[in-house]
Amino acid sequence: MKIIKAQVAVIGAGPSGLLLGQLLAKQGISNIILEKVTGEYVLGRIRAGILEQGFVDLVREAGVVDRMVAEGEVHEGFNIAINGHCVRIDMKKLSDGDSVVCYGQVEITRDLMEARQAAGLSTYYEVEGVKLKNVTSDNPSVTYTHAGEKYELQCDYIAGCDGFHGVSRPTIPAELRIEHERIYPFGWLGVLSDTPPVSDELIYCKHQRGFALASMRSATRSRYYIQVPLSDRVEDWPDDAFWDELKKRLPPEAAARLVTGPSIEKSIAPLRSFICEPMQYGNLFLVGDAAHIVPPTGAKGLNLAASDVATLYKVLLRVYKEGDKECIKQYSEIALRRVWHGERFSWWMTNMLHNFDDMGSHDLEGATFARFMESELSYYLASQAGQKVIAEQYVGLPYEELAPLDTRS
Ligand code: FAS
Ligand code: PHB
Repeated sequence: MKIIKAQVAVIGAGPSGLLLGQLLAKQGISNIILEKVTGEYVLGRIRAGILEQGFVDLVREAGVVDRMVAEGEVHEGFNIAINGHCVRIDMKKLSDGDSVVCYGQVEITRDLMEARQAAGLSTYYEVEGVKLKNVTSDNPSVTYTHAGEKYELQCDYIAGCDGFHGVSRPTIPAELRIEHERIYPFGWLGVLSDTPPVSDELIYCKHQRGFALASMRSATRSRYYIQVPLSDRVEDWPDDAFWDELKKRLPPEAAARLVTGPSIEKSIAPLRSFICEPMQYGNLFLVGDAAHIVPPTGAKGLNLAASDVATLYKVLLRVYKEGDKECIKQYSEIALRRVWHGERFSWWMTNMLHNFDDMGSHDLEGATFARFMESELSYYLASQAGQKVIAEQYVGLPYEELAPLDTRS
């Protein structure tokens, strides 16, 4: 067994692990990232596309923001269409100046990977058998195998950035975990295509045929989604069928502009709301999808991962720069406050925008719920106050600071 050491062990080289690793390294806090797949595989996962200002600021602090500034697009508004009638949410006006950046998760992950490599920081890809040891002691460690050799990574703290299917969350004893979950009775069929977007801002479409979203990655690359039953498989949706259905759900003026083309990625993602409480156990901290999952309707998944990273970064800075080990107790409570706001917003947008009709709930209960949600959405869109509620959550609620050293009881 080869012994290696670092102040912080990071499990997972997705956006959470890479961003945390970059921030810590810039402060001279040593960290090693362990990833179970290859870097190419991580980059092959097409996911999020909208970044809150808080995320952008964190990436700037990590010193990795240049390409995002050069190639990312600032969006000051987005659209919500109900059966073809579009309402624009003027985020910049309604949130007192905030906006979001449209820049693919793949790109920010690539930027972070390249920055980490350029800095000569340690990332072990294709590790196997990761196990977290003694996480409630002052000497936690992580054992794993890499290239046939067994390792023990001895550290002070472990950041579980290993996503929903990782090993970190199960390391917290089941009797200490409260897991909240809601599974939605539909999925999102997503298509990436090298075609010009139908609009220069996103369009979220509520339609009696089902939800659709027109997004993009650049002026020449579009990202589209349509709601599909959970029983559907990708092979049920040849490109032509996808384009025909999308066209039916888009507002007419957008449908008229739709440029179709071959899909370069096509996949169906299930939708769930999931939160694990607490988000820490001794010196193990859960970050991002390891602790929570949102339906992508509010563009919050990646952005909640970023606010977890921001909170853990502040905690570890306080520990190593000010010697305040006590502050680690603040992590879970602070992180969860913002996570629950993002979870609720994502749940609310999902309930308002999707069609629950053909989900086998033809009973009155389902129809009544559908009418309540239709009324809720049209009410919020019809008033400035309602639109402001949507805008300030979409751009992202503020990040919370740690309690000052001298005020804690
Ligand atoms: P990730 O899951 O990205 O990364 C975790 C990493 O840990 C992975 O690389 C994994 O290989 C690694 N790992 C797992 N187990 C390990 C082990 N035992 N040892 C070592 N490494 C291990 N969010 C949005 O905002 N908008 C979207 O449109 C959107 N679409 C999505 C579509 C899909 C199909 C999925 C799954 C998620 C989507 N998300 C979306 C959410 C997504 O972007 C996540 O929020 C984001 O990837 C979170 O990043 P991480 O917390 O780093 O987790
Ligand atoms: C995307 O571009 O992939 C995207 C944008 C906004 C969402 C979900 C996905 O709410």
